[in-house]
Amino acid sequence: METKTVVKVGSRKSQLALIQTNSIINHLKKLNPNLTFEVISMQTTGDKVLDAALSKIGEKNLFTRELEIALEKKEVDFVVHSLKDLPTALPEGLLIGCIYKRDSPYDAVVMHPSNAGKKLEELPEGSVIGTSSLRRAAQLSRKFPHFKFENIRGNLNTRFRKLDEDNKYSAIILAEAGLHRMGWPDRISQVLDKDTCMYAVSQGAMAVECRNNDPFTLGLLSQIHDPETVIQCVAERAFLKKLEGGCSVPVSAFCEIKNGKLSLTGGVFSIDGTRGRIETVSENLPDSYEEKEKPVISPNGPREFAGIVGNEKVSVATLEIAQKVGLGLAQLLLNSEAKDILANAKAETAAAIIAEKQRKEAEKMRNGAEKVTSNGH
Ligand code: DPM
Repeated sequence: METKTVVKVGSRKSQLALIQTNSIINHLKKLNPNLTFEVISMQTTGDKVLDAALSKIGEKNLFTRELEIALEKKEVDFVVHSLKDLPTALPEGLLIGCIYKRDSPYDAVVMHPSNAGKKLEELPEGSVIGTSSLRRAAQLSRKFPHFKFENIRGNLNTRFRKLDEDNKYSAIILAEAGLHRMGWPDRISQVLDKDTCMYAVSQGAMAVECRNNDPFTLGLLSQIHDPETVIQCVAERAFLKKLEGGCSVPVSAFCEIKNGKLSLTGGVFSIDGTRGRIETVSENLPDSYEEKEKPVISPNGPREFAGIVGNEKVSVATLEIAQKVGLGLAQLLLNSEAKDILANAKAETAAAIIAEKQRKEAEKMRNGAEKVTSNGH
């Protein structure tokens, strides 16, 4: 096995991405003081396309593609992601080598300064709430049908600026984990519980992607693989994969491990939130999560579940149970009216993607025409 003294780490350039990358590097440095880590940062398509909602761009690996190409070319050894931004199917040859212990998976409300200290319940009818997540808008429309939900895009810094300066939004909804990582916990006025807004699959968890044929990096990452987080994220991602969800439809989750039992709740909603279906599936987990057998590593790399590695920390047998819970929950929903709700939501987003493309084309034509005119003068 190749040993290294310098490990190259790919990251997006946004402040949140760099904070997350450095936090994973710091955990690894403490355990491996002899290693040096070099960060190579780059822009991704998701960072460049700031004017459209994620769900309207119609691509799955918006925030990850450029980084994955760098991994494939061996320009970097691993890449740190928010797991919720990673598609449920990874490119051939790549693998989630570890998931760090999950932070809060819940969503939080950030108020416009003029509403500081208030709760959503106290905002007047017609208030504009900023979110570009279909999942948040659908669920919150059920509880707060008297609000307007409008898109807000850009990285977290941009969104804060838009909230504070545009005087358009009464509040915005963001992941609590991201707010803590950015050092803005004092802007949180309310954390949304599961009865108000279930979270996105894998929200709050950081994952590290690497090549499946790189035992040095896989060994390094296994040191910070968190078994309970991994079990939950395998169940949630298996659920989403079977529903073919992603950013394009309002699918939400709530997962817990209590008294040796794994329980996953999943929700599927119409875009406007008027229809919805929620189900729960549970299974007992083994007493020990550890792999007792020496894992068999095939030429295709170690066993994976929805892209997540099974290793000595959390066994294949344990992850098979987690996967069964996720798949079982998806099947239960697909046997109900959720199947129709999901199909309609997908059709609606597909139509929105086409409309967005046409809007962009028209804009390009207009700009082109303006150029011709100004050149002619
Ligand atoms: C994805 C969604 C969002 C991000 C969709 C969803 C939020 C949507 C938006 C897939 N990725 O959650 O329904 O407002 O554009 C994202 C954030 C984090 C990871 C920021 C956030 C940080 C927290 C974490 C954007 N991805 O959701 O406020 O580790 O989960």
